[in-house]
Amino acid sequence: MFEKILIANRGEIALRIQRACRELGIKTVVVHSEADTEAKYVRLADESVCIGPAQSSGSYLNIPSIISAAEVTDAEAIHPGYGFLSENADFAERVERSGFVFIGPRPESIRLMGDKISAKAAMKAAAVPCVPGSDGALSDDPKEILAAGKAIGYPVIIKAAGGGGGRGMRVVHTEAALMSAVTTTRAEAQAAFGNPMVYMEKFLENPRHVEIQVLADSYRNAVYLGERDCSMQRRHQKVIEEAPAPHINRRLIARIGERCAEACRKINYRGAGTFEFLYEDGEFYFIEMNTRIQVEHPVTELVTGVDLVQEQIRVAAGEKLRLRQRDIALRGHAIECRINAEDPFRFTPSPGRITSYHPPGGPGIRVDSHVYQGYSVPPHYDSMIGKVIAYGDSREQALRRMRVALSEMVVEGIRTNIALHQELLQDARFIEGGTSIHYLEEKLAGLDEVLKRT
Ligand code: MV4
Repeated sequence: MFEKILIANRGEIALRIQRACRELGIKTVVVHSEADTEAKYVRLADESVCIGPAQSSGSYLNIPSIISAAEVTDAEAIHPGYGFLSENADFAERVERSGFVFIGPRPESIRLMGDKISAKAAMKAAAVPCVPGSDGALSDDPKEILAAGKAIGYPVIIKAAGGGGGRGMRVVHTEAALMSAVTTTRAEAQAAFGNPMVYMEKFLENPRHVEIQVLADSYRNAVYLGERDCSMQRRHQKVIEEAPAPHINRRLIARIGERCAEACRKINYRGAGTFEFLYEDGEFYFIEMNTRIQVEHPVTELVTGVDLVQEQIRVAAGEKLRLRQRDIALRGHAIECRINAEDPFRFTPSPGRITSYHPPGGPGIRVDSHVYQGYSVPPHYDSMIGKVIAYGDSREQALRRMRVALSEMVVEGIRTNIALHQELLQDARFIEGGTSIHYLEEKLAGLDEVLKRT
């Protein structure tokens, strides 16, 4: 096992990784920007290195500074967390070339999944069900593009190979609109990602976002750890996630999960990963794979009892997976509310000093957060200040516990989205379970109408 790990991230995930390291008896180095010098998790680390200014481009995205910090502190491995450099294949490669272990997949896997066209081709070849589409990049020939549209049937969606997470896509409803949509998406993709390749898919109108967690070692062992429903989102930012996904046949999930694990074996995947699917009319359709630990990993941890961050570290250190598929059973239900420093209904960021902070607790409540009373939320980064995760025997119990937890929670001095969560936890359709990816935005549009009339 490693003796010392460098954590190349900030905020709640930096603290989460640090806790996993402590439990494994591993020393930690935290790198931080000038804006995070006072953060409590920075002091809790065995060592800390300031690697640059508040602006991420000079600090959390500064590859030479991070590698230098690992060299001077004699760390053996680097955990990238989520966001920042976590899915940057060049970073993973430079980490390994510098003699450190990247706690994540091999750079080739990151690269394969970073290109959404090659990712989809690999998954199709591994018998993971995909959204019907162009099976590869669109050519430049209008005749072929129009033929693809005819074969797939409208509406279709044009997506950039270099996109993902909702960036670089355009829905097309008619053949008349197809060619200009392809041209525009191509130009935008070239400008944003330096890659003009685009592909076409059938546009699913009312799907849910259901993702499957996997874990693999370096010896072609792989397991799936159930699913998460992340449909409650606004502008591609998830707001609430839960596990298991309500009202989906368990045997279907087992079948899809086994395909995901088999795909990992086939591509020799290592580490934690997430297969993103759209789920509509009882069918799963693969869209993308994420090669990092995700924000919402705790709901999977609570229903499986597996510490995903510790397992990431173990497999990166070359250990064999200790888990076998038959050892993994889902028990109970977990729901996560992301707490953001923002106006609850207008969504404008609200950084600043937290003057009063009382996190919730009690049976089945987990709080993953780095904040404390007196902490100043810097304006330079993502607005998420933590996550409240509620576990229960049933979804109903998890919901009840979450309502109590949020009613106890006090965060003053900044605005937060706690009131939005309280509203959603009373929402009849959400309580039923199984709402689509459009539900929250439609509900918010309705609330806006009410606000305008009053
Ligand atoms: C789609 C889709 C409908 N049909 N693909 C958006 C994020 C990116 N990961 C894929 N996305 C979508 N792909 C087809 N063929 C709808 C979305 C989508 C979406 C997906 C997941 C979660 C939220 C979303 C919000 C809007 C659109």
